[in-house]
Amino acid sequence: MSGTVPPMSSLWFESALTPAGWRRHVRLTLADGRIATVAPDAAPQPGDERHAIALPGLGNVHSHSFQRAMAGLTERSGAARDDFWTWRQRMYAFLDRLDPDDVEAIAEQTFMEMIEAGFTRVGEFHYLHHAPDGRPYANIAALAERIAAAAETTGIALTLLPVFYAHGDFGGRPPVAGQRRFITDLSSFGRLVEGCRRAIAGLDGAVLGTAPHSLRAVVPDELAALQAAYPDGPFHIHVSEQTKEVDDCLAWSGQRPVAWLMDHAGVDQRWCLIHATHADASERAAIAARQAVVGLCPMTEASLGDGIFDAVDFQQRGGRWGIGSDSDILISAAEELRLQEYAQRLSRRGRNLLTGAPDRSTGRSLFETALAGGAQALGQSAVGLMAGAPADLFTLDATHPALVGRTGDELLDSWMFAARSTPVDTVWRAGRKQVSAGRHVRREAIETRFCRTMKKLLA
Ligand code: NGQ
Ligand code: ZN
Repeated sequence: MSGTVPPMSSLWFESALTPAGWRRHVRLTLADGRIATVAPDAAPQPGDERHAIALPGLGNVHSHSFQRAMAGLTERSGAARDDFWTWRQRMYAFLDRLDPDDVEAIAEQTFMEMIEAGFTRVGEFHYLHHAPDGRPYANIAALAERIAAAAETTGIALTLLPVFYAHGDFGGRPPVAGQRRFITDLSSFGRLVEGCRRAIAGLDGAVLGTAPHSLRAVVPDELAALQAAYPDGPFHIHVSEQTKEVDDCLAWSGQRPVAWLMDHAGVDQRWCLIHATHADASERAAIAARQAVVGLCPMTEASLGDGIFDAVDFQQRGGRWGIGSDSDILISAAEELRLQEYAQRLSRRGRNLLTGAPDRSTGRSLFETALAGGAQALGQSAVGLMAGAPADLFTLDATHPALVGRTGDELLDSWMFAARSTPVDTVWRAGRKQVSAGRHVRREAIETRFCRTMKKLLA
């Protein structure tokens, strides 16, 4: 990547969370954007960049970056009872006016905020394909190219998930006007995917996946065709987020949506089921048995009034999950993980519910579960502070008041549950320093462009 801070070749940390647990005095050497060696109990050497606390970067499994621009603008009641579906109407009305420059400016700001929060990879579930009038751009992947450009500018690793969206509801109903910018058929989707492949070709570490939007947007034959045409890479779908979707799926097929997928689609380890909020016990057991990842988006699920996924039960069944920022209403890995645990506490009236075993740290358990689930869902084979993994990592500021005096797992617990402001200090992606003292190296230019865009959009 051009113009960013050159990669450091050696780093030294007072403590670091490795796959073998916390280690002290850890020296990393980096080569070609990867971790070459990890040496615990090592003395720092001249030229090492030294920091206090190192953690591996997290994957953000689910984002619609354009929605960042409407954050805070749907918090006023409408004429009738507000819910997910009235929010969706407002979202459709908002995206009506976005041009390609707007899409890129918003994605830059969003991805910058992610990387400042400790997310080093994003799964961008990209369905805004066409011009405001619904006609494809001359290049059908024009907006996907803007997403890729924003990833390049910010340095975040991109798992691009081009979305197939053909229908408005179960049974192949026609799309509504608000969905006109999303619509493809199988053949135009094929061209879109090729355009996406070209768009990410020069992007370091980029991964291409496939994303049927939901069972509302695809008919069974199309879903089967997508799986056959795109047999590799992550495969993501929204499912069972709303009780209305469950009811409509039952009316259409006689089955609940996750159960339908289990019987009619080859759900396996490359699948990421986004939300799965209303999966029942047998559906949760089936997801766990297939080793698919559930993409939980706690802040968005709270914001939209979706409900609470029973993550405690799912974890007890061996289920895997990752976190996503989805609507990007507020971007914070720590806050997503905190709410993930707090939602379980509120519904089950207990504490430390997601540790999976006695005498374990909640922060550590949440972090490691989301790290592994995020990597699987975003198509990464190796993550963590170990040789061979990408050099995607961040530090916490040991002098932050919420972290003073803490060691090991207490650092994760205090970061997630007790820090008012973010202690994320320095972030490297593929060995390049993208965030220093909590600020992205290009923050000023990115934020200036974003603010100009927002003033124009809201004028
Ligand atoms: C989306 N977002 O595609 O942006 C969806 C809403 C839908 C979330 N589900 C639209 N959070 O599901 O139809
Ligand atoms: Zn979504």
